Amino acid sequence: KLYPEEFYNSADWFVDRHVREGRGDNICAYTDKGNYTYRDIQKMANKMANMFKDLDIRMGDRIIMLVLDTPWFYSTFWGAVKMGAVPVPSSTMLTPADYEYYLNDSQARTLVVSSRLLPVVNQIEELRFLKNMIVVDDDGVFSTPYQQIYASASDEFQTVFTSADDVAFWLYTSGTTGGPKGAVHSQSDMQYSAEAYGKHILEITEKDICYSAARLFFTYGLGNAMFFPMSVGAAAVLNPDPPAPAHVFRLIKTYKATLFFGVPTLFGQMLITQDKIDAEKGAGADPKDHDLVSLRACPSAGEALPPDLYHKFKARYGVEILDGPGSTEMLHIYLSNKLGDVKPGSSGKPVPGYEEKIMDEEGKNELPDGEVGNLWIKGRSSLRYYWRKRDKTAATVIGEWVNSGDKYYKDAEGYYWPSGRADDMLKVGGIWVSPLEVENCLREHASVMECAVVGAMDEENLVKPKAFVVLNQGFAQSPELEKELKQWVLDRLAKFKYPRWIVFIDSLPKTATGKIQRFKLR
Ligand code: 3SK
Repeated sequence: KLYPEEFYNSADWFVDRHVREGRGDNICAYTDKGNYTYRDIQKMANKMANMFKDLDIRMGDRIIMLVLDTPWFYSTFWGAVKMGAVPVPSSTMLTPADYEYYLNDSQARTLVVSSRLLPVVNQIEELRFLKNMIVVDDDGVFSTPYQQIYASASDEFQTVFTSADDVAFWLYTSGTTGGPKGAVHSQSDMQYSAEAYGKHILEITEKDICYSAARLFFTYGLGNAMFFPMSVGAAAVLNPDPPAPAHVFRLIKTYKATLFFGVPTLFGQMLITQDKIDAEKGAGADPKDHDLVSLRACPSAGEALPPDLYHKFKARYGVEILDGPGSTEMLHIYLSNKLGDVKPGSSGKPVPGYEEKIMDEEGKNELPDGEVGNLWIKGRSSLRYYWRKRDKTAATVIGEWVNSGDKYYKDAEGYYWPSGRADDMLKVGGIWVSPLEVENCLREHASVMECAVVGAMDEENLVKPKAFVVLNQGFAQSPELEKELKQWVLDRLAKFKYPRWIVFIDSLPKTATGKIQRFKLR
């Protein structure tokens, strides 16, 4: 036997295993510039591993990746894992100051960066540890001297001996407040998540073609377009350009994607674009005539999916959006709606492999069904710790449980209902108000495209709900509309929940993962 019994390296499981077991010719990545089989990706990853070795990168060394969605993301990530280094995929949408923080905090000596991001990266002021900056363009050509090293590197590599519990990769999480935290993940975490969510919720098979609007550097995208398809020898569509609706329609249609992973805002934009397309086609057009016919399911995450979006999407396309929360800490989705078992507005039930409980404020007692509390999760894909953040780790990782920071309640049938972030909840007149409930109600009004509710002080210094509203096309702000929206909520929810103020704005401030930054609105 080549390796001892406890050998486990995720690159062996996600890449080498497919070649070994006869799936080497399966398409792993579809791109507008050609397709890549599992064998191609294995060879590219082997060359990267050999190049990293030549550069004196050692086991445990961090490699920051600012790489767009191309096969070079795969080869960099798996090449690093194969040789025991620790890839740290990071957002390609940040500022020079953010990158300076990531590079210095992680103490990475190597950065792999897509050439399109050079103008930003070149503005970083102080780099304390960096030695190698490997620039790669969309066609896989490296900067000097790395192209030479890569070209002469062997495409064979003996994946190094690691165990399931060795550190495999990190992901930085910014959350809605505070500085980024490097969540440290183990070798077996991706397989655990793929077997839980990929197998039981997506029911993913070798025949699936996955397209994720969330880029690979997002934790959500990493599962959607890398470790879920690669767990079964399936394919992903990779494209480095931003996922505007027209682009999304084209890619799904061209590559006959079967699973499309989106976020609520994008699903909403797709429906608006579709309305325009339908209007141009006219009344007699076939409603089945659209670009999404190949899809069998559309997972959604990032923020809770408003029920109206679920209904509208299903009515137009006949496909279900499967909403479920995930986190960088748990690696991916741990609660989810399931095909044929969707309760719109809910986050569904526990993904097999994960346990959830609703805890009181002190973290001592589990709350009964129907009571809103803090959602804790247990499952073996959870982070080990936050790098250099002992106190934040202690507040989040509690034994085998992870405190999600989200408020939830469970109904009598076992479905979980989101009630906002722990720190977003409003106490109005001594009663908890979920901003989400008010937002969902407002969104049912025809004029509202998006909205966010936060707490604001009234003249008596008491907290009351305040709504920020982005209007749909064809609606204009006016005192009459403001009055109408307040009345809309008053007619539908408990009186104390209605927004005392309505502010009309052009767009909501959001994090890179699409979460509303309520702290900015506050
Ligand atoms: O950021 C999120 O909400 C998320 C959703 C699904 C999977 C992973 C993450 C981080």
